[in-house]
Amino acid sequence: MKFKELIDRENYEKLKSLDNEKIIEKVKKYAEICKPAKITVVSDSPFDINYIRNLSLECGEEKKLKTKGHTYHFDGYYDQARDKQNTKVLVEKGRKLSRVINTIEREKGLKEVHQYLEEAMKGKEMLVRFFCLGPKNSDFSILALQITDSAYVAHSEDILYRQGYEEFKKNPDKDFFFLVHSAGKLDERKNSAEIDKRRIYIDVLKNRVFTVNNQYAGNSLGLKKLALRLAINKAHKEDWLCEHMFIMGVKPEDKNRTTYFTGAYPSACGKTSTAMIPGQSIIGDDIAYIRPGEDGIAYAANIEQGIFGIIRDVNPDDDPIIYNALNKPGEIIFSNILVKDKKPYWLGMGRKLPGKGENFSGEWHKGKKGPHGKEVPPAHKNARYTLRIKELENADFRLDDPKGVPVQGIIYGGRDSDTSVPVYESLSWSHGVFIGACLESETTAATLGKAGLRKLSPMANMDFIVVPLGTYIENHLKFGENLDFCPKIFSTNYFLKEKGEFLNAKTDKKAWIMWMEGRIHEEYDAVETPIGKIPKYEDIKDLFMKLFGKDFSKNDYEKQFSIRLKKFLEKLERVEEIYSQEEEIPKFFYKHLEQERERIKTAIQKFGKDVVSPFEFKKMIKK
Ligand code: SPV
Ligand code: MN
Repeated sequence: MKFKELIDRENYEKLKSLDNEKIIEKVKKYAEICKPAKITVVSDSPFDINYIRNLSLECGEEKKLKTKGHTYHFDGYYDQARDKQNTKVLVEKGRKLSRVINTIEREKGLKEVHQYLEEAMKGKEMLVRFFCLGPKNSDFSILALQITDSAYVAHSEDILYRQGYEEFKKNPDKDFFFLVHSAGKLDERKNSAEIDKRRIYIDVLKNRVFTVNNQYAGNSLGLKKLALRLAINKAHKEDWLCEHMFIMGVKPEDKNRTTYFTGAYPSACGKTSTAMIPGQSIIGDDIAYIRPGEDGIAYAANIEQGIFGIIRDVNPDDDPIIYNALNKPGEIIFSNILVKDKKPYWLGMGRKLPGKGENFSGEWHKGKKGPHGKEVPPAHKNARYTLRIKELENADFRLDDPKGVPVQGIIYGGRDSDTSVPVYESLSWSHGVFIGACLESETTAATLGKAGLRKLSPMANMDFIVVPLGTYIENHLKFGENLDFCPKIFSTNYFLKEKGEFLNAKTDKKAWIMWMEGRIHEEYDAVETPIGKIPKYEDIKDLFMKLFGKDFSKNDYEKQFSIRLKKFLEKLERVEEIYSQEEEIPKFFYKHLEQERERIKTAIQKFGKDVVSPFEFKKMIKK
C-alpha cells in the first residue's frame, strides 16, 4: 500500500504542520519497510493522548485493574529484562570502543535489523509520537521522534516523558533523536513471538535506534535506555554528563534548606529507594543530564517525568510513598505482576499472595513449572510500575525547572556483601571519579543472565556507555575540574552482610544521606582511612537517635565501618584486571589506583591485620 493510503488526511496534516520534511521522510520510509495497516500521528492534545490509552486496552496489550486508572501489561516469558546480548552499538568497520561494550559493524547491523523490521508492523497501527527529553524550553531539552507499533510502549512513554509535538513545531530546525520500535509478530498473548530475533541497535552516528521483536520497556522504549546511549555520546561531544542517576532533594528536618544530590546505582541496588527516602523530595529516579551553569555550579535535570520502578519489595514499611501511590486511583501501568480478581500482587508486598491468577507465564497456580521445568514465581522479580512523578507526595517543586537544580553531592552505590562500608566520602573530586569508575555490583534480576556475580559498572553506566571507557572517565574528571564549585562525591553500600544477614535496616540509608548532607554544609568532621573519609561514631550515633530514636552502638559502628583492607585490595585487583584490557585509560585513574593500594598496604603493615576497626584510625578531617 502507498504511504498516502495508510495515513488519513487528519493525521497527515499533523505531520505537515510540523514543517519538517525530515520527519515526513522518516515516517514514510519506515511505513514502507514495516508495512503497518495504518499510521496514527499523536500530538500533545488530550484527545490524542486518550486515544493511545484506549488503544492499549483495545488491542489487548493492557487490561484494566479494579482501581481507576490502573492497568496491567505482560511482557513475554523471555522478555522480562534488558537484553544485553542483543543490544549493540553500531560502529564503523575496524573501530573498537572497548572490550566491555557490545558492538557490531555498522553496515552489517543496519542490514540485519532492517531485515527484521521488514513487514514487522503488518496488520498493526504505526504510532508516531513526539517527545521532549528534559524540561521544555531549556538547555537540557532534546527532542525525540518515536515510531512504534506498540500502544503499551506509546502509553508508557506518555507517562514517563514530556510531550514534544509542540516543541517540534516551535523548533523545526532542531536536531532530534529518532527511535524505531516494533514488537514484531505477536503470539496469542500479544507478546513478541520471535524473541530469537530480538535486536536493539544503537546508531550513534545518526542519533537513531532500531529495536525489534521485544516489548519489555528497557528494550522497547526508545526514550529510556536507548536514547540514554545517544545522549551519552552527545554529552561527551559537548562536555556535559549524561548519567544513570537519580536526582533528589535532601531536607534535614531541623534546617531550612534543600541540598540536591544525584546518585548512580546499578539496577536493583537501592537507587529508587534512596530517591524515595521519606521526608526528602524527588526529581528523578533513573537518568540525569548534568550541565555546568554559567555560575560555575553543576546543574541537573531529569530527562524523564515518570518512574519505571521495580515493584518487588514495595511495601508499607520499606517504601511507604510508592506503596501509597500504587494504592490510590491514578494513571499507573503495572507490568509482570500477578493479577487475581483484577487486583495486582507482587513479591515482597507485605501480604500473602493468592495461590493462583494470571502472570507473565499465563494462567498461574502455585507450583506451576515453566518451560525449563523450574517453578514459576507468582510475579516476576523484575515486575515494575510506571507512574508520573507528580503522583508522588514527595515530588520536588523544581521537577520541571528549565534551569535544573544545583548538584552539591554525587553518590555512587553498589551491591556489595563483604567489602565496603555503608557510607564514605572521597578524598577529592578526582578520587571520587575513581570511586565511580570502580563501582561494582552483584548482579540481580534486572538484566537477563545469572544473578549474584560481581560486576564492574563504572558510574553504574556500563550497560549504556557508547564511548571508550577511558574517554568516559576522563570527561568526568574534566567536568568537575572546570567547575568553580565541585559537588562532593560519596560512596554507599546498603548490602553489607554478616553470616548471610544484612547488617543494616533498609531505613538506615536516611542516616547516611543526612551525614552526607551535613558534610556538604561543613557540619561534621570525618575520619580519614585508606579508602576515604568515614563518619565519626558520635555523629552517626546522634543521627540514629535523632532520626529513628534508635541506639547505634559502638559495636554496630565497628561492624559496619571496619575497613576490610584485604577485601579492598582484592577489589582493586579485579578492577585493574578489567581496566588493563582497555585502551587509553587516563593517568589519573592509575595514580589513584596505586595510591589507594599503597595506603591500604601501609595500613595492613601498620596495624598488622586485614580488617581494622574505625576506632583505630585517628586522623580527623575537619569540617
Ligand atoms: C534499569 O534496569 O536500570 C532500569 C530499568 O532502570 S530498565 O528500563 O530496564 O533499564
Ligand atoms: Mn535504570
